[in-house]
Amino acid sequence: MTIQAVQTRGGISARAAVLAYVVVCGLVLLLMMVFGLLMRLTQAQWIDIQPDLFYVIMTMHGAGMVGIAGLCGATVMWYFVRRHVPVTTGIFVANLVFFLIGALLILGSGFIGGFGAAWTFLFPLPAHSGDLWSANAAAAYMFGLLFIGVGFLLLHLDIARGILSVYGGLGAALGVKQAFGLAPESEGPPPAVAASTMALIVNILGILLGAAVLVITLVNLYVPSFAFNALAAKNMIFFFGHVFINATIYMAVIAVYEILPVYTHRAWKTNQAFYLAWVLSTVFVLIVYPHHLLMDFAMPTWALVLGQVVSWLSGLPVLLVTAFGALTNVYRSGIKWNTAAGLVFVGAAGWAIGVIPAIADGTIEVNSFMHNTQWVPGHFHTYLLLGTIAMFLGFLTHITPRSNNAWAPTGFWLYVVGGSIFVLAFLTAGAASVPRRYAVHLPSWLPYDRVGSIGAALVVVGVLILVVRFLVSVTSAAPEEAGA
Ligand code: HEM
Ligand SMILES: [Cu+2]
Repeated sequence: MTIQAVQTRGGISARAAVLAYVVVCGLVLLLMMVFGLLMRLTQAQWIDIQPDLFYVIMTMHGAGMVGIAGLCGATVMWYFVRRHVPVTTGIFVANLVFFLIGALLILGSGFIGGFGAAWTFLFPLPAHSGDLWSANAAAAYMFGLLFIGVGFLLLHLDIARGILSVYGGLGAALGVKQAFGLAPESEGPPPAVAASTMALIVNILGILLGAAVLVITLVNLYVPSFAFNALAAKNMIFFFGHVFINATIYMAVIAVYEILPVYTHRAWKTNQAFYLAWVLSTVFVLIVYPHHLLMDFAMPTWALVLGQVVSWLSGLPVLLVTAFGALTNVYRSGIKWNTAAGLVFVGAAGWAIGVIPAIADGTIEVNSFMHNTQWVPGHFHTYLLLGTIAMFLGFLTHITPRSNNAWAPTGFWLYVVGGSIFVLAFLTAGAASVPRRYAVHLPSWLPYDRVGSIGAALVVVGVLILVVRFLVSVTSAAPEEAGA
């Protein structure tokens, strides 16, 4: 299916809205990747950026990437779920507007206001800047996140409304009966519906807790006597952050289910294991977040044990059915590989591979050593850069067949080879105990940083090629094809 499908189903505005999303995603991704490259080059001591600016860039890169990964996932989810349930284009557009307002507030908080407390805005750090930023700058950041959260809340609620009108309940849309063998597999919801249901359940809960802690932080900024339990705040922040970033994968993975079959000419088979995986992951994603607090001795032990044990299980169900499903879908299908199919396949693989070091880090014994090392950016860049974002870039290439041209394989290989070098540099540095979030690195760490910088530069060029090809094909295509 190509972009025309959107046109025939919902008129010009839905198609234009999807294209607007993809354009914003492509451009913001590029900008944030350049920020990442600047950080890496600074750590490599190939360029000179002062630490205060480094931490502003790190905050912008973290918040910007998490937000744009969410938008990438939302694009994929909306494009495919609306084939099955009624959704409102106006709400979809509203989410984009909220996102852009939020992004401007966040960029302003950093580059004008100097806000650099990291995307996790850990309470009460935003109020303790050591004069590096004002309360207003921190507030702009909090409002920016709130805007983005409100947009996503509206989008998920609208999709929930559409899903309920067709399936009658969230359980039915998730395939709960199929999961437990109580209804025939053939009557289960399509993968896009099950995934969208999971994403909306977890993200609505995450956003509500995130909004609560943002408001608390905002009040604390102006009324310092309004104190809040820092450990409770940390729990809320990491519940929100963990759920939101995980939901980006669960939305983007729809691209694997929908796009791979187009090129293998085989439907994606859903079965009991598929539905069970989605049901289990819905629960696991919500309860596993304490793996972000394994170093917090004040946490109740049971919560940390839960975090560790569920970490071993959490990503696995959906991951396994997706990786296995992708392999069986491709195996002996006679698929003619192209960039779109390759990227979604790499996305499934990148996710699967990245989860392995993540599970290691979710183990308390390992976490005591690895927690604040570059092992952590090593594992999450693997499943976000080579997972979520690869899936999105596959989607971007797929919906504009003209962009799937002679240049696309170059972009693909730069992305995959550069990305692998980049994440391996983080992981090996982490294994050698190089700390994360350090603006200034010791001479003995520089080799990792330099190899990582080269990998990162290749990624940026690869994405540049894919995004520019997309923009050119959208603007130059015949009206009945992809243009406006
Ligand atoms: C060309 C691609 C990218 C480059 C060069 C890059 C580079 C970096 C660097 C150098 C750091 C700081 C590492 C440290 O702690 O020492 C970082 C952190 C981070 N990156 Fe990326 N990155 C890229 C892509 C992405 C993507 C695609 C995502 C998510 C979708 C992402 C999300 C993050 C997050 C959440 C952090 C943590 C910030 C913090 O510690 O507060 N990055 N990245
Ligand atoms: Cu987590």
